[in-house]
Order: sequence, then structure tokens, then C-alpha cells
Amino acid sequence: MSRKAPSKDIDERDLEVEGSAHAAAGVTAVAVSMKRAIEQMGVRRTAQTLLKLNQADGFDCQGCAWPDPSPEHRHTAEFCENGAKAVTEEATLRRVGPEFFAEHPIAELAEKTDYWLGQQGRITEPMVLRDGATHYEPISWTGAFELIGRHLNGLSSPDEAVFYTSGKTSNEAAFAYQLFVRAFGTNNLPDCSNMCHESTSVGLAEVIGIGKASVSFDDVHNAELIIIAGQNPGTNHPRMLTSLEEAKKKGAKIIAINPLKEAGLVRFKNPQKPRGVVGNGTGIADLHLPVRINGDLALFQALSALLLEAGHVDQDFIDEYTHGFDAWAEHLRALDWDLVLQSTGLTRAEIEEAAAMLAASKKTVICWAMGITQHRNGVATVKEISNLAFLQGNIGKPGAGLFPVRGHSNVQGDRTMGIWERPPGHFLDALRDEFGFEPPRENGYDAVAAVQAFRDGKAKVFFGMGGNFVSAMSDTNVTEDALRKADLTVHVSTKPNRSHVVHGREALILPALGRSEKDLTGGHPQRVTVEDSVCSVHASQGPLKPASPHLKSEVDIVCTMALATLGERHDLPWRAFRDDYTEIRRRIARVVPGCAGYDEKVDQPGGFVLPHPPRDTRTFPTEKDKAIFTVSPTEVLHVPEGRLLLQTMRSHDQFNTTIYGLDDRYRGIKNGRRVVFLHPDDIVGLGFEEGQLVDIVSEWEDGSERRAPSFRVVSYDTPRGCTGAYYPETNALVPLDSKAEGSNQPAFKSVVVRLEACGDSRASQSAEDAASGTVGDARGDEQKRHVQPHHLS
Ligand SMILES: Nc1nc2c(c(=O)[nH]1)N[C@H]1C(S)=C(S)[C@@H](COP(=O)(O)OP(=O)(O)OC[C@H]3O[C@@H](n4cnc5c(=O)[nH]c(N)nc54)[C@H](O)[C@@H]3O)O[C@H]1N2
Ligand SMILES: Nc1nc2c(c(=O)[nH]1)N[C@H]1C(S)=C(S)[C@@H](COP(=O)(O)OP(=O)(O)OC[C@H]3O[C@@H](n4cnc5c(=O)[nH]c(N)nc54)[C@H](O)[C@@H]3O)O[C@H]1N2
Ligand code: SF4
Ligand SMILES: [Mo]
Repeated sequence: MSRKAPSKDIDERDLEVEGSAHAAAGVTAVAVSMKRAIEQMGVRRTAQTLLKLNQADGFDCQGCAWPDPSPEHRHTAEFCENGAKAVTEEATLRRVGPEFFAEHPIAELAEKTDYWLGQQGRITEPMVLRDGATHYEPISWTGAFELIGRHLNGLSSPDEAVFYTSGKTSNEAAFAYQLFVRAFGTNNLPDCSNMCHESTSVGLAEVIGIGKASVSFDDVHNAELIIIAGQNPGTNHPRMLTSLEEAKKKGAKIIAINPLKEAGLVRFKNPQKPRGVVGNGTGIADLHLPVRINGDLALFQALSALLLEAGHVDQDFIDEYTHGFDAWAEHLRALDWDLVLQSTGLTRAEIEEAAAMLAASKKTVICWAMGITQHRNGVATVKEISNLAFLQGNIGKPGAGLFPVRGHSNVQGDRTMGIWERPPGHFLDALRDEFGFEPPRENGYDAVAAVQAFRDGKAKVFFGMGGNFVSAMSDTNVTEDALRKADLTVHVSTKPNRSHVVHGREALILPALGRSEKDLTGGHPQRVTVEDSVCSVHASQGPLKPASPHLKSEVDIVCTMALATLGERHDLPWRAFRDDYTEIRRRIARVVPGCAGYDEKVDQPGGFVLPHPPRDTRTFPTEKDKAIFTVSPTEVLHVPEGRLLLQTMRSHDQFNTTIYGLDDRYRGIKNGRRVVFLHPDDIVGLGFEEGQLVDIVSEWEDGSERRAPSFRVVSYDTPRGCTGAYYPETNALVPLDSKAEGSNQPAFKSVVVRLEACGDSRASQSAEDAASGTVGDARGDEQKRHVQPHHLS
């Protein structure tokens, strides 16, 4: 067992590139996850933990928000390779105590990657960074809460504080947290959803009246056709492959829309079945459309245009349940096919083949994730996907529907509980009626606006409930400089990350219990609840002894902070909440729509499903009380000569900014992360060579440039003109102002870039700077900027 953390950081000179794998999962997946688990947890703890993962009497996986089968259909091992990695990351026996922080000054930690920081282990005690200090030092919980209360109460307005949430926070903690923030007096509740499915939430709310998936878990298994657009389930939602395999067994067809031929979409070996382990696996996608990055809007318009032309429409559904059909149909009848072919990079025959599969299906589910939402036109594309579903009546009937697949395990639940910078009036009314105070009515800052507020001196205190805000956000240098201006930064965390070392004048790290751990807050076992991608809510209770006796649950942290800040102001039941989370669930039942009888319902094994009017009764609570067809202009994202469109994505060995390891097995990358994937003809066409070191330089509309230094060129099966690299190394390239229209979500997947060989005059300067941890941007050397550290060869 290796309880010792790696002392060495990433050395990109060790990078190896192999041919990419053809099938996902299978025996290698099992072996990889078990090896890591046993290394970091030992055999007994591994067994104890993994057997409780995703079981009705166990805990919810900390990984993604993929739903679980109903309790009677669960396996003993109801998890995937990446679920096991997520658990290992939390249940590791490695520890980061006060001696770690005494040994390593902030200046040194700021040179480390998120990989190195996270691999050090679980934080065991609250830590403080005093004004002007070089090291974090221990602080008592009481001292920490006093410090927070003092800062918050010293602000000239509650709107000078920002309260971020990542998507692992339980429903109980989220409900108490938003109550505290609103009682304190602000709606500044940005969350990771602002960077993730915000385009979905905004688009769907407009056209169907609710920003969530309209499918149940079983709908996936009963569909005749499943479209998977802009999603890499083999890595990011691995158990989805099991569902797809089951659907295929029943005769479903699958279309993958993705610039890359992702391993999980092409072939999948089910590790739970001998056939999966020994054979060639199931061919998942019947048709793969290698769309150009950002070509989806045009593609979905073209598919609808073809169906419309051939009369494959559900006229009864359109007549009875929709609004705006005629204007939309007219727009599509005049569709400019030259634009479609340019934008998608596909042939008309390929698009016709997909349209024929849609025509042949009476029940279609359309799934999507970040490949759709993280673009300037993300909201428009989500609405165009919805148009296609409406056209064939594929919503509100078994085996059909819209399926945005969520990221973090409880990101959807957090929003349901009120973590939202733009809360609807009825939610605030319910809070007022239940708790007897008037919540603020003005919208708060989302993630982008929060960075702007710190940059412009309008915000002073940053509180992060989980997550790693500075690494996850766009425009790393701008974001880091902005957060450094804060008076106080506080992070409720399980493991060290970059947001701890890019700090305000004073900073706190508050160590929280993880989901795999026993929560004995109030002196008795507590459980929490979560919601998955299909609106199913269920309980979660961890089996393990906490990583340290000093950890507090997120609920405890929120309630104690509320007492330290608000005192008895508003007379809110913080002590009762903390003593028994049932009290919180009783209030959720009275405030949150669809949650009546909450505590009793989550008692049932497997929990309950929240109401969803379009799914349940084809009722659409929109402005028109119907499903709304919307018209969006067909557009081609213009990429100047010699430039490429960059998408930033996840490797197989990371969970967002948490880097589990350095292999992206399915894409053939080992021991490194600074790679940039290019079509072989683009490599030649742009005058580069495979394996060459290049800087990636992004070019933004206002003439500004941003640089991420020294990436290896790797030839890859990606459309011409489209390139890809991993996040968060590339976040410095995404301008803060580059975001989706309507949702303000950073456009992480359409970045216009050029590559510069390291050794070009400017590039060599930047490489030297990079080696010393700083890089000058194109506006001049007076602006030395920090970059995520790495090694150069
Ligand atoms: N193991 C693991 N699991 C995770 C995560 C993780 O980091 N690791 N993160 C979690 C979170 S928070 C989220 S949001 C989800 C993310 O899940 P995904 O959305 O699958 O994540 P990405 O790696 O960003 O992959 C996006 C996919 O979209 C494709 N793509 C890029 N641009 C375009 C485009 O313009 N059009 C189309 N059609 N496709 C495009 C990429 O090739 C890639 O296959 O996963 C969750 N689960
Ligand atoms: N370029 C680019 N940027 C992106 C994306 C992209 O595709 N490309 N994707 C975006 C997306 S979809 C998302 S969701 C965001 C993710 O943004 P975040 O949610 O902010 O980031 P994570 O990396 O998931 O957060 C990891 C940290 O959470 C803490 N943590 C882990 N478990 C717990 C827990 O149980 N409790 C508490 N309190 N803390 C815990 C650990 O300290 C860990 O360091 O990034 C976004 N950024
Ligand atoms: S599919 Fe997602 S939720 Fe399920 S075990 Fe894997 S990582 Fe966890
Ligand atoms: Mo996400």
C-alpha cells in the first residue's frame, strides 16, 4: 500500500503516446481501478467502501450524476472504474496535516500542479493564512468562524460577499447554505453549474418550462434511437455504457455526434459480463458523425429540415402541445445547405443517414453534455435539439425525451435546493413564508460576474463550498489576479487544490467530511440526500471512519457559520438543523416545489422521483403554456487562416481539476497531460511535426492574446481545423468575455488558437518564462503572469 503521496510533480518529459484504444472498459478498467484503490486504501477498506457504493443502504458515488437502477436491479458492484477512482481519491489513507503546511510555504505550493496538490491527501484540520504570512497555520474551528463572521459583518453590503458551490454538496447542506446566504442578504450564489449545464438550464427553461432532463432511467432502455451529442460517456459517465448496451440488446440504434471517435462510443466491453471481458465488446454507435467543433446547431437544423421535408412529423403533438411551429418551419425550409456543410464538416449523405434513422424511430432520446453547452451558441443549440424532439413528439412519452446528462453527482440537487444566483420569485416567497424574513430579490453574480466583481473591487469575501474555483474558471490569469484582491478567501475542502494557494489577504481552509464517511454530527448517525440526472432523489450514508476527528460536515459548517455571522438575527433554526438533518428535510418539504413528504419519501429504498410536468403529463410551464419552437440563425464560427478551433476536455484520469493520474488510456496518452491533438494533415499543413513542442496562443475579438506554453503535438482522428487539449491546463486561453449568449457560461469548447513552435522568437521567451513559472502575455512584459507550473524538456 502506498500511503505516501508522490513527492515528484508531473514531468512532461516522461510523456508517451500510443495508438488510441478501440474499446472502452473491459478488464483493464477493473484492474486499473482496483490497483489504485488498494494502493491508497488497503484491501479491507477497499472492499468495505466499494461494496457500499451506489447501494440503497450505502452512499452515492462522488463521481458523476449518472442515475442508479432501481434497488432490485442493482449489482453487488454497482460502479465503474472512474467511480472507484473518485471514492479512492476521498477514502485514501494519505493525510495533509498542519506539519505539511508548516513544511511547505505558499510560494512553494503555488509552483505545484493540481495533480501534486490533490495527491498529497486529505486535509485534517482547519488552517488559516494570516495577513502577510508565508505559511498556513492551524486555527480552531471557533477561531475560523469568528474570522468569517467578522469579515462578513464588516462588509459595507452583503453583496460584497460571494458564495460559490461545487456540485458534490448534499441537498441538506445546500438548502441550509442558500438559506444562510439569503438571510445574510445576497443572492450571490454562483455554482459550477454556471460553467457546466447553464446553457441547458436556460434553453430548456425557455422552451419546455423546466431546466432538467425529461426522461426516466427506463426511458433510455426503451428507446428505439439514442443520440449522444457532445458527450464522452466512456470516461465521464461510464455506467451509461451499460445502459446503452441494454438498450441495444432490445434493438435500439445509437448515433454519436462528436468530433472525436471516443472509445466508449465506438466499442464497449462490459466488465460485469464475461462476454464483455473476453470478446470484442459491443459496438455502441451505429453511426458516428464526426461533426466539426461548434457545428451542432447547423446539424440539428439540417436533421429537422430533412424530417420536415419528408413529412416525418408528429402533427398531433405539434398542434396540441407546441407554439411557434410555422415560423420555425419556414426558417428551416429556407435552410442554407452550404452553411450547414461548412459548419458541420459533414457530407449531406452522412446527415441524410442520421435523418433516416430518426425517421425510422418512434421513440428517440437525445443526450448531450459539455460538447453542446460550452459554446457561444450553447443555448441556441440546446433549443435546436428541443425543436427536433418536438417535431417528432419525442417528449413526455415512454422511451423518448431530452436528456442533458449532468456532471457533478449532486449539481442538479443543489439547484433544486435553491443554489442559484437568479432564484425565481415563487421560491423566495416560499422561503419568506417559511422562515419569516424578506430574502433579497435582486439577482446575484454568476461565476463570470463573480470574477468581474473581484477584479473590479466590488466583491471582498469569497466562500467556496467545495470545488476549485480558480482552476475551473476561464481566463486563469485574470481569475487568479481577481481572487488575490479579496480580503478573505475561504474554502470548504477535502483535499488541497490551487484555490488554496491563490488566496485573499487572509485565507481559510475548512476540512469537510466526504460522502464515504460516517457523519455523527449532533452525536448520532446522520444521512443526506442527493438528486441525479433524471430527477431521482435518494439517501446517502457513508460507512467509513472520518479521515480525521477534526472534520466537520458541510451542514455543521454552514449552521455554525450562520450562528457566528447572524447570531440570533431572523431567529432561524441553525441549532436544530445541525442536531438533526431531518429538521432540514422537513423545511425542504415545505419550501421546495415537488418535495412534499420529503423525509418519508427518501426513506423508501431508491428514494423518489421529483415531478417534471413535460415528462409526466406533457404540460409545459412556459410563457405560452406550450412547448416552444424557437428560431436561431444558422451560423458558421469563422476561424481565420492558419488558426484552429480548440476544445478543452477531460482525460480519462481526472475528475475536473482533480487529477487522479497521468494516463488517458483510451486516447493513448501516458505519463503526461500537456498534449494538443491535431489532424495529421493539419500538423503537416501548419508546418509542424508530430511530437514537437508548441505553445497554444488564443486570439480574442478585442485583439488580446493568451498563451499556454509547451504542449506536444499528437496526431489524432479529429476533423480538420479542430484541435483538443486537456482542461484545466488550457483555461488560461479562454477569455472571461468568451461565453454563451443567454447563459453566460464560459465557451470552453470553441477557442480560436494558433500554435507556435517553441523556439520561435516569442515562443522561446515564453518557454523560459514558463520554466520559471511566469509567462508574459502578448501585451508586453510588464505583465508577468502565472501559469500552471509544469516541466519542460
Ligand atoms: N471521470 C470523470 N467523470 C466526470 C468528470 C470528469 O472530469 N472525470 N466530470 C464531470 C462533469 S462536472 C461533467 S460536466 C461531465 C462532463 O462530461 P463530458 O461532456 O463528456 O466531458 P468533456 O470531456 O468535456 O467532453 C465533451 C465531449 O464533447 C466533445 N465535443 C467537444 N466539442 C464538441 C462540439 O462542438 N460538438 C460536439 N458534438 N461534441 C463536441 C468532445 O470530443 C468530448 O467527447 O462529466 C462528469 N463526469
Ligand atoms: N477549460 C474547461 N474548463 C472547465 C470545464 C471544461 O470542460 N473545460 N468544465 C467546467 C465544468 S463542467 C465544471 S462542473 C467545473 C468544475 O468546477 P469545480 O466543481 O469547482 O471543480 P472540481 O475540480 O470538481 O473541485 C475539486 C475540489 O473539490 C473539493 N472536494 C472534493 N470533494 C469534496 C466534498 O465532498 N466536499 C467538499 N467541501 N469539497 C470537496 C476538493 O478539495 C477538490 O480539490 O469546471 C469547469 N471548467
Ligand atoms: S457512472 Fe458516474 S456515478 Fe456511476 S459509478 Fe461511475 S462515476 Fe460513479
Ligand atoms: Mo460539470
